[in-house]
Amino acid sequence: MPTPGAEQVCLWLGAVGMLVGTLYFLSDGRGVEDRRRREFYVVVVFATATAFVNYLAMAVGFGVTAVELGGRPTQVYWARYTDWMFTTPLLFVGLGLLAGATRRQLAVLVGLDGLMVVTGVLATLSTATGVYAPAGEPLVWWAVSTGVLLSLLYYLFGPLTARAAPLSAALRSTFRTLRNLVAVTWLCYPVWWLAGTGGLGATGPVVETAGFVVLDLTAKLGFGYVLLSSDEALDDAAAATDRATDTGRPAD
Ligand code: RET
Repeated sequence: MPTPGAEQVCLWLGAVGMLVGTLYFLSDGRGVEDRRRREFYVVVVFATATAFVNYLAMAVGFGVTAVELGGRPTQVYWARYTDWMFTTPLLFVGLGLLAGATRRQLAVLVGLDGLMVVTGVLATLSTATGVYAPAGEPLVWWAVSTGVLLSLLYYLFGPLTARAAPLSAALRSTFRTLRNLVAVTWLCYPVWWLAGTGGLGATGPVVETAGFVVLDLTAKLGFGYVLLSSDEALDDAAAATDRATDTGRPAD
């Protein structure tokens, strides 16, 4: 049986980490005047602030609910998914803005991302309810969700990288760093989920929660830090958007 104390400590660390990150990015963005540069701050601050709220909900016990798993009561952290549902598309919007993505490309990224999280919820809930779930059903949803994640990464490395190709060297370098950070951290999620309580059960709830906290902090704060501290890349992104607007470069 997990010690609820240890899990809560992890969740509080997640909440505090996201709060500190939010405050840091807020204060960092205070003097930023450029309208387009500010968009990046808005995206990152909303992502970390939303994560803070969801972590707080989980830490105080509101973001977790008990459901039956094969007749056994199991706790499901629903706030983990409301966090991902809203914040993971935001990270893609940030990446898309940086690469000068078209509206259609942004829609594809956000749409695939939503599908990945929703099918991830199904993987978790089909485990949890056990009503319509023969033993394999959670794994089927897991596979669907992972397939969507892979197609998302394919899109990131294909069309979005191509879109960023004509942009400045500084911008491309920041884009590449962020893209690779996303690829590495995001691929850990399905593996961690599979190892955890909803999958093979190789890790218990405490280790599972601790791992997701580390992943979430890296994927959000690391992403925000790399993005917002790349001054030259942000300036170039702002200039590229201005040029696109002036010259009628297709917006979608
Ligand atoms: C689940 C389980 C089912 C299979 C897959 C998953 C992927 C989740 C991901 C979450 C990313 C979250 C981030 C949060 C930032 O704070 C739902 C775990 C593929 C990729 C980046």
